[in-house]
Amino acid sequence: MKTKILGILKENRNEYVSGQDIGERLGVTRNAIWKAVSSLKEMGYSIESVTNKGYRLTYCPDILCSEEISGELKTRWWGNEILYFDSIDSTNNEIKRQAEKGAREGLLAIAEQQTAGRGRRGKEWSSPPGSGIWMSFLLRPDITPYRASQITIVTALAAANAIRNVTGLNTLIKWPNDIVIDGKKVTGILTEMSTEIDSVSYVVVGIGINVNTESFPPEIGHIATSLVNHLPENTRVQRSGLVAAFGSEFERLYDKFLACDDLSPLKAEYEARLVNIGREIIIMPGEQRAKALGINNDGELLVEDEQGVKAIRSGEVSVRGVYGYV
Ligand code: BTX
Repeated sequence: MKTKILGILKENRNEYVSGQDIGERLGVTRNAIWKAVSSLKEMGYSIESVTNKGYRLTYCPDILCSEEISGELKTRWWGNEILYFDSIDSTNNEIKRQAEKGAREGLLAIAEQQTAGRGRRGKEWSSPPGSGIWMSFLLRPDITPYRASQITIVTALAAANAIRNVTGLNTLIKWPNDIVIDGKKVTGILTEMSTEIDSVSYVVVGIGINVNTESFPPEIGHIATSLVNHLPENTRVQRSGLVAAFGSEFERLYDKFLACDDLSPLKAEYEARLVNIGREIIIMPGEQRAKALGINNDGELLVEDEQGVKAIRSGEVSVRGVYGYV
């Protein structure tokens, strides 16, 4: 009910909507509307109520509750159900728990804070409250485990595009899945899956976006950045709008990915965002130098050294720039 009323008020942002109109559209009493509006106000929304005119939404707080996100979403299935937590261990863990209980594809878990946010290979992901988007969602694709690992590439492109669409910032991708702005990491992606021998039971995609973070712990200060650091002073990013933009972009790209046997429909768009392209990189482990050329249709990085051109896989190696992180 709250979500639906918020949706109507947002459609008519800054204009009055009468209680009667809302009541007729939703088939509820004026008293029920009044109660829902009071509860929205307690959550931080500014809603004016004027006799004979109705209700007018004048301010939305930057919160990530399910009502706020649902009101922004324009997706078909992504985020069809949303679980919101003030604090949780890790949203990837939560989606795994839900997947094991049979949850539907599209389920989204989002938290204001993670106490055990994870990166790849057991690394920590800093996820303080009030500053970022820490979210994970569930996929149940009918594809092989090898292909499922390519979902990371789809997600990176969706995140880079969504951030660019919402903020206008020049987001680039450090292969395979870090989003960078001015050479620093603004977003990380953790894709995990549960597989049978040659099929996938489910995939959990986790994304962390530093949105309004003003300072980072010293150990990551040199590589991490957030969106506000690159926007004009006093600009805040409405996180729910960015979540919704990501959902729409992910659906669009994931449809293309599923309609084909490989990443070929997304290759050109991904490479246009690839920060490594044409650059000298160091491949780890081994500290071997090579020049990055682009990706192949499986999402592997094509690199060239004295021995010629070869493809490297993200599960086996990582790369960094010769002079630092990119
Ligand atoms: P990654 O292994 O590529 O990056 C982890 C590394 O990034 C850390 O070792 C640290 O150096 C650096 N780092 C840690 N926190 C941050 C941060 N906030 N911003 C920039 N750099 C940082 C990337 O792994 C995958 C991250 C996925 C995070 C999401 S959040 C929602 C979901 N739940 C969960 O537990 N993980 C995912």
